[in-house]
Amino acid sequence: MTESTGQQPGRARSVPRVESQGRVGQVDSTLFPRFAGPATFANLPRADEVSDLDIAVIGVPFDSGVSYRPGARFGPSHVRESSRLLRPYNPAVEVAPFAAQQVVDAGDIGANPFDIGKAVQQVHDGARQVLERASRLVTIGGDHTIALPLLRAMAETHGGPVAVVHFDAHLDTWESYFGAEYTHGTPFRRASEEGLIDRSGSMHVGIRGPLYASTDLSEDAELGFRIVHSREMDDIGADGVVERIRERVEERPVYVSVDIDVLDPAFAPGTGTPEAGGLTSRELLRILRGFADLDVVGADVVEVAPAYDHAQITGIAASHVLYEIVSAMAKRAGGAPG
Ligand SMILES: [Mn+2]
Repeated sequence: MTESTGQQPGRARSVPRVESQGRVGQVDSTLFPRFAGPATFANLPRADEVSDLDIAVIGVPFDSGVSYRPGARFGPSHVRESSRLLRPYNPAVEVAPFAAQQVVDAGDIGANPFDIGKAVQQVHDGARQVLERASRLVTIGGDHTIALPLLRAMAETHGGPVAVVHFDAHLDTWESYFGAEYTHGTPFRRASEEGLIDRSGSMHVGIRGPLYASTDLSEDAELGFRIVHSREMDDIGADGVVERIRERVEERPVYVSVDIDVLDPAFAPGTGTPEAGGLTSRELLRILRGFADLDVVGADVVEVAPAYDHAQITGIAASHVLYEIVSAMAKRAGGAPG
């Protein structure tokens, strides 16, 4: 192992990796600098470096559906670059997420930046393709438009609608912008209309800020969502939110969609539509640990726009969100402590 350190660029080489329970894990940062080499999520192997895999992390560098600040197309590479410090063992849930399951970085889906309809189809096709190899898909966005094709792929894979737990400052159930139906503010209305989401088991968490009208809320409820507003955090706390989620979702297969703007701009400045009064990263991570009791079939973290980020604050928050989600999946799968 130690002989493989200090390799010369251009020479055939294999980077030392943490191997545990038969899984190929992260680059071993005690033997090879974690800041060297091309970034994959958490320095995990690429999909072509393993024979079998359980969870695929993919990037969707697409932001043509945004309504305010652009830049989330650079989210996947920024989150990967910000994830190099993640380590193999998660003490908060007592699981080694990359040993309990084979997790890989399956690269990016190339989505057309000039044609949203085409991009939506490409994300759908790309997700279906990855799901032929992986049982779980975890996506780094990209703007929230991509949740619609991802949910199409989920519903097809699971043979019916899935519950959605959506963390966001915004409802994302609006009708259209400038006549456009496929945008980052409309994916969950389209998904509900298409029968992709379980209307009796879905909810938003972290909603806040001004709306267009009070009917935004009544229409949202008709589309199948219940809400934990950001302002309720102080009253019920993270554990109270987890309880509300468990009561709503029960044993349904659930898709978790995290718009990083659910966090307060203090914890996630690098995003497209920031709103004051959001969750702390500590609150969000604690809520996500509660998902170990749920059947999480897929997830995304979207709307990281690095041009507005500073010192990787938002990228690091997003990488820890992904880490907790993958840990919850590992825990649920019965992953032994590492
Ligand atoms: Mn949002």
